[in-house]
Amino acid sequence: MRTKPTRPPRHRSVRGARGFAPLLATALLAVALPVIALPTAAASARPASPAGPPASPAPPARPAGPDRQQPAAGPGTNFAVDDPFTSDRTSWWRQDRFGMFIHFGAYSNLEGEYRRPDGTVCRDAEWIKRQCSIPMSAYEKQASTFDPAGFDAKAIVKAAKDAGQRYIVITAKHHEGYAMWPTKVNTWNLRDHSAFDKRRDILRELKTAADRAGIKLGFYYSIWDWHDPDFADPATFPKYRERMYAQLRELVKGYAPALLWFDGEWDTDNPHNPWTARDGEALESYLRGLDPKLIINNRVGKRRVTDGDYGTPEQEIPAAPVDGQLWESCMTLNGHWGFAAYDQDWKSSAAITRNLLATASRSGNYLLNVGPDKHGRVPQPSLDRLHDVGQWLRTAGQGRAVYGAGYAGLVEEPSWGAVSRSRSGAGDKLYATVTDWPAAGKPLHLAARAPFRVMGARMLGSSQPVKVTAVKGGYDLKLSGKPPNPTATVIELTVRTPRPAPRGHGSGLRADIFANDTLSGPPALTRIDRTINYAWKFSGSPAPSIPADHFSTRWTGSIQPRFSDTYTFTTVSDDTARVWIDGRLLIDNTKPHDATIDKASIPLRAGHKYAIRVEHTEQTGEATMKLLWSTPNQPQEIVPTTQLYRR
Ligand code: H79
Repeated sequence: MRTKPTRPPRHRSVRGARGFAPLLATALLAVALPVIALPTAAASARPASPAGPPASPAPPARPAGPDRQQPAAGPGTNFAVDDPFTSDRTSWWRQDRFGMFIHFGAYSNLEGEYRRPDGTVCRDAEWIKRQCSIPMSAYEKQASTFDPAGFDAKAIVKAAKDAGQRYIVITAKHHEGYAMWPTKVNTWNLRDHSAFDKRRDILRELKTAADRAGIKLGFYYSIWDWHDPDFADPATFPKYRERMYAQLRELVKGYAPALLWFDGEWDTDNPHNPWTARDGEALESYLRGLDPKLIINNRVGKRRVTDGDYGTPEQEIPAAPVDGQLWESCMTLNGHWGFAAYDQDWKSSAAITRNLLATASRSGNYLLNVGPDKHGRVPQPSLDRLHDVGQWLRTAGQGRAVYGAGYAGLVEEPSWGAVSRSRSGAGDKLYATVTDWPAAGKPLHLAARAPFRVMGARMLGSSQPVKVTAVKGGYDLKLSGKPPNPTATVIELTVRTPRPAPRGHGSGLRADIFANDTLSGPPALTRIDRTINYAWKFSGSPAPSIPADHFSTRWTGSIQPRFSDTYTFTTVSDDTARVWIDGRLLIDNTKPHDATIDKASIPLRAGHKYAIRVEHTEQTGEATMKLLWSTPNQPQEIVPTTQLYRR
């Protein structure tokens, strides 16, 4: 079981934000959680997706709201909306790669410094209320003078565009609880508690400007709330939760955000945070009922691999693609999220650009923060850096290494830079971005993880030659002269990989479902499942006739790979999982666990059908079972229906 941290969980390893050295993979898994039984009102929204919805029947959509009268989503509910790795819903987010985070709130009005009545000064940014122990009355008093008249949505959107950022996420409400839109839920907001023009609504302004510029807009919303008197006490928390739902409804219905970015979901005190995994289940379900297109980060729940659509490493970049989930790294430009006048410790434009390249090369997104000052103006050092990154991306098509590009897979990550792969548009390309230019005569080595041929190579933005030689274990790239780009020089390689076997014509696996947790006796139900992509969470189960606890499933049939390659199978499971391919027990995690990733590899031949058997058991608590695959040539995805056969 997890102890109660007083601060958010950190990922296991932290990258020096200015460095370029790889990190260990982010650990986003297996967190044991206390279960507090709270009534939930989950509206299950499961839009049919062309990517292949799970076969279990969708329960009827229920009226949304935390209204305790509504029945909770029950047996038969699968909360997995689709496969975020391949769905249309997440497509823009997976392509766009680069976004702007904006931290702006009543804390911005202090610009990082609080002068106590005794004249001493305490510094912090968006945490200043708590870290400097500012009394609520004093904090409210300063907020009443907040007048961000200089907030210029068009200028901010222009800065994002100029940086090559394709989405914006702004703090609609941070931990301080202050709403940056004219919420009707309370008066602790920018219209009712400020010196700001009452006719203005900065979220509306931003939405309008972003729409005009073709930029997606998302809202950050903190669950942890330092201002609402009902937040901290579990007895009154439901009243807070009602208001939170009402605010989120205002945001979703009023501004049609593309994305919601939750925070403050962790167990903490001062004030105590009663948020539970069950609360997360209900909230995520409620939001998907409001707008099935929403993209939602994993802090909507308890920051686990099964929560929301994507993982959120903070101030760090995982060393490799994250298993089982999409991810986005959020990072500050200096040392703070909110404006702090005293913090002039800015990262260099080159470091930021290289971070973006490393992130894209591991199939991640980069959400880079700006913190406007008390007038609402983005600091000039931030604008300068954003402009530089955009300049790099615009130069000679170098942005192709980022937009629509992802994990290279075909090659090991080199020590001298990053390699991404893009199969969109101009063909199959590897983008090798060189940040450590080789000494004269020294080749750059690309270690191959799977067979591919290099059909052509060129340097973007330069006519300097690139000589490619096939060598043992991969290719050598010979460059000459000086690096044409001091930040990173992009070598575009046109590659060819073995042609995959044609798409299969499978329709799924046979599922034998048992109303016990030991796969015993005759199955209660037998059917075909199009994919193994299930998040039953606390309240769901494979079918209405199967209880939410104590059930198990055995899937059998065959699986047909499209490449002759080493396949890595990944499961996300809770409570237990076993996978056999071709009679070999590949994954064998039978000790009951919270949501956990397991993976194992096996060489397979294109077009052949291999016997597959997958077993999942659920005792109590949450339940999940997902089966993904990948090869050096095939990015992670839920094993698709077409490659699964009932026999
Ligand atoms: O919104 C931004 C942060 O305010 C929030 N998440 C990002 C996106 C965040 N919450 N916690 N943390 C980040 C890390 C917390 C670090 C802490 Fe501290 C160290 C909490 C207390 C000590 C930083 C330093 C915050 C206050 C002082």
